[in-house]
Amino acid sequence: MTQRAGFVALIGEPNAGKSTLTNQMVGAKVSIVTHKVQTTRARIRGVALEGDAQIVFVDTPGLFRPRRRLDRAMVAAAWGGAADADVIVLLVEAHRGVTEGVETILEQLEEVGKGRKVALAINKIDRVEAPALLALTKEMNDRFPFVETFMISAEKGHGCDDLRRWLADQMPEGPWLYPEDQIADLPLRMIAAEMTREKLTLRLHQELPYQLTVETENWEERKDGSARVDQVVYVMRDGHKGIVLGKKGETIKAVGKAAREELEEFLGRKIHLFLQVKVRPNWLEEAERYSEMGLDFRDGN
Ligand SMILES: Nc1nc2c(ncn2[C@@H]2O[C@H](COP(=O)(O)OP(=O)(O)OP(=O)(O)O)[C@@H](O)[C@H]2O)c(=O)[nH]1
Ligand SMILES: [Mg+2]
Repeated sequence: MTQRAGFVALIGEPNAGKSTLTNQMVGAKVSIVTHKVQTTRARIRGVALEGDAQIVFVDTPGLFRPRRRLDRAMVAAAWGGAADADVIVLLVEAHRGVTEGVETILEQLEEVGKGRKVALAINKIDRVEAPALLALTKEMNDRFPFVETFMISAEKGHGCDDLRRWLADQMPEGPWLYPEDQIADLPLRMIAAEMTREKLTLRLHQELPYQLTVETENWEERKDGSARVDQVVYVMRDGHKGIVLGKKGETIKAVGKAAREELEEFLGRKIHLFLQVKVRPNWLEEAERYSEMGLDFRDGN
């Protein structure tokens, strides 16, 4: 059997469903998902097998008009992922259609997509009727020469097998890039930090999720097979610290419990998770925070 292997970058506006699709393709949760925009901050690689092909899905941060250094680094990471891929899949939301954001992405794709296969995936088809889908397919294909269009529901799985099979056929011949049983390419400490950030994002309102970051500071294996994991939540203001802790520490406690349970399920073993909240007014301008996230600080210039 000839092996095939390659990279598929999933790009699109924030909230399009890129991380949901990554997890659906891999068959496990490797990238965090929330109903809020700008959840993913760096490139997350998830690995799927299809026949003789190993497909490395590169989940990317959403593409939007950046304001802060962090935003710029995120958008740069997303386009960087696209530029390195064998195939680019642009996800758009069926019920939102061709938004201004999608138009901007299409303009930039003319450059980045040159000499590369670009496919369209219309996601969240569970939210619209068929005629709307056909109109959107036509409108998008009139604007850009997509090699193929797929209609999917990343959440429910509709159309995902077809997409995976097609992507497998597009992968170049070559040896697999990861061991057969590897599903993600992200250090465990980062996966663990992401899980905690997901729980915080789900629980905290308005701008707060965008003003914090989570880092795993220490990971200690114990003789009984469990591990002690220490994480820090960096926030920008004293007031934020109070909100993250919650009344009598209730919020941070609930976040810690949810994150620990997910981490235990992911690893299949006992975890002792300890969260600490620290005020760090300037963390958005600190290079070390970016490297911890898997981002390039200089991209934020
Ligand atoms: N109804 C419906 N919702 C979906 C579908 N796919 C994803 N979602 C929801 O859309 C929201 C955003 O999903 P994500 O996977 O986090 O989106 P993303 O593109 O990774 O977002 P960013 O990381 O912020 O760029 C979540 O609430 C998902 O549950 C789908 O097929 N149908
Ligand atoms: Mg995401």
